Parts: sequence; C-alpha cells; structure tokens
Amino acid sequence: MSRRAAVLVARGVFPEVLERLVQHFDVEANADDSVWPAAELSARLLGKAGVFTTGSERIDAELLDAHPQLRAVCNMAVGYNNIDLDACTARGVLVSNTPDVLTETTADFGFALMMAAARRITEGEHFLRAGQWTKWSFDMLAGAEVHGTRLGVLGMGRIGQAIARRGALGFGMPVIYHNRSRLDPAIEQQLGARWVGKAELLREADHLVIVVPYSPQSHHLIGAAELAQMKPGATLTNIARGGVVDDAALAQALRDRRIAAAGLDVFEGEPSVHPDLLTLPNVVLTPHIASASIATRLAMANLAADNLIAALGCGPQAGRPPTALNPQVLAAQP
Ligand code: 8YV
Repeated sequence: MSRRAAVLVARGVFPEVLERLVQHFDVEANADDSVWPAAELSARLLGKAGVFTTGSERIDAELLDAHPQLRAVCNMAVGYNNIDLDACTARGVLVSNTPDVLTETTADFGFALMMAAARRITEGEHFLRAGQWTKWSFDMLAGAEVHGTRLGVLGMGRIGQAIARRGALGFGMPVIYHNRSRLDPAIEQQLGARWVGKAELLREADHLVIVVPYSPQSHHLIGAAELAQMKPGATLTNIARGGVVDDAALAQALRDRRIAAAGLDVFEGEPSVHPDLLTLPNVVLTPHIASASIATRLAMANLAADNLIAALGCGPQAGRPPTALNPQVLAAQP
C-alpha cells in the first residue's frame, strides 16, 4: 500500500508543475481541464489529503465536512473568495493563495484595460475590421485623455499600489484612492497618492480602477447610485472580481453615457456575461486574463504547488508553506 499522500489537482496545469507534485504525491489530475460540478469535485476528493484549486472550485463547509481527511487547499490565485477560509481554519485545513507573483502583471493589464477603454482601442479595431474606416475625421473615435488626468484606485493593496505607481510615475497622473486602511504616509508620498472618502473618489476620478477583494461587504460596492456620482467623461475598470460592480447598473450607465467607458476583466456569474454589456460599444471586455502572462501563470502554479508540497510535510519547506493564509492550523495538525 502506498504511504504517499494523495492529492487532487482540480484543473489543468503546466505539465512541469504536475511533474513536481508527482515526485511527492499520488496525483489525480484533470487531464481535460473540465470544470467539475460540486458533486464530481466531492467524489474526486475522496481519500485526498490536499487539493490544488483555482478560482473555479468552491470549497465550503459542506464539502469540508464530507472530507475530514483533507488537510490542505492550495489555490492558484491571489483571490480566495471561492474558499470559506473560516470553515477551513475551524477544521484545521491549511489554505494558501498566490500573492506577489502576479502583482505587476495584473497591474500592467489593469492599466492596459483602462487605456483601451479611455482611448477606444477595441472599438477602433472593430470599426476598422468592419470596413467602416473610409476617411479621417476630426473627431473619429476621439476618447478620454489619460496622461495628467486623475487616477482613482478603489482598493489599495499590492495590485492597487502597482497601478497607482504606473499612473503617477509613467503618466503624470495625480492619484486618489479609497481603502479601509490608509497607507503609510511614506508610501503615499512615494506613489503620490492621496486617501479620500468613497464619495470624493467617485466624484473626482477621471479613471477609476477597482482592485478590492470580493466579500459580502464588497458586493455591489459600485451600483447605480455610485455610477451616478461619477464624472460623465470618466472610465471605470474592474479587474477585481465580478459582483463588486453591479453589471446591470453599469450597462445602463454606459448605455445612457452616464460615464464614458468601461474596461471589464471580471463579471458577475462569469463565464457568463450580462447580455447588455455585449451589445455596447463603449466597454472593453476580456475573459479574466489580467494575470495571464505565461511567466506569471507558471509562477502562480509553482507557488500553489510549493504550498501544497510544504503543507503536506514534503520538500525543503516542509511544514512551512510560503504563502499560507492560516498557518496557525499546521501547529495543531497531527
Ligand atoms: C486567476 C485571479 O487567474 O489571482 C486571482 O485572484 O483572479 C486570477 O489571477 C483566477 O482566479 C484563476 O485562479
């Protein structure tokens, strides 16, 4: 009988990362990268000590209760709203995420999405491909200015700060931000960023970028009332999570030109997208790819694997998973 722990890799992953896991564990992989329904995920977790997850797997109390042998849930994402962290901690299950390795890549993408929305880049491409570009016109696809305008950041964690840095240092943008906690004044000074209340952020930002984690508290943080406070020429970019923005209200605001444009990488109920958004020209839509550079996705997968290997007592960091969210549970594990 095998004495190696059994682990489940719930989605497709780089072969070299799978190979690393195979060196330590009996691995059940997901060869065709299916998104397993909850019942199938649960069936496959039978007998597994650890699971490598992504944002598409929901790990809740009911699932944990069905699998008392489970000791580690290692998510290949910085966001972990798919995992009930408290329920895991209460049952002694280690949870990890993948911070830091994706910060700059995700900030690059957020900035690109904001610029694409402001400067109407995808709208211009569709126009050109549709053969509509027959002459130059003085106001053809004229959009919103970016450099020197006021950048608003909602949620000033690692990725928010990286976006602020791009705006301040690269584009000469004064930065305002809103966050539950204020940054250290020295960091504020480095970023040229000023803390403001949410109402002032909405009122004063020319380009609002949303980078707050999803939680019941941040559900529909931006809805019709908030959109109504924004400048008519402003843009809104969401690279955080679907559900932070009320997509139906945003579609209405974009249709009414209450704001100029939006860039969205995340959606309520994704991969479904609110049908109204699909019909609007003034929104740039991307399929949750802000962290998707090859190097960063590989770093995220390797970090999730490092955590799983260490959490289950293997490898050079045995017992010390590098980015555990509840490391205190390890002390209590047998
Ligand atoms: C992931 C993300 O690609 O890290 C996150 O929180 O949203 C993305 O980088 C996605 O969650 C898949 O796990």
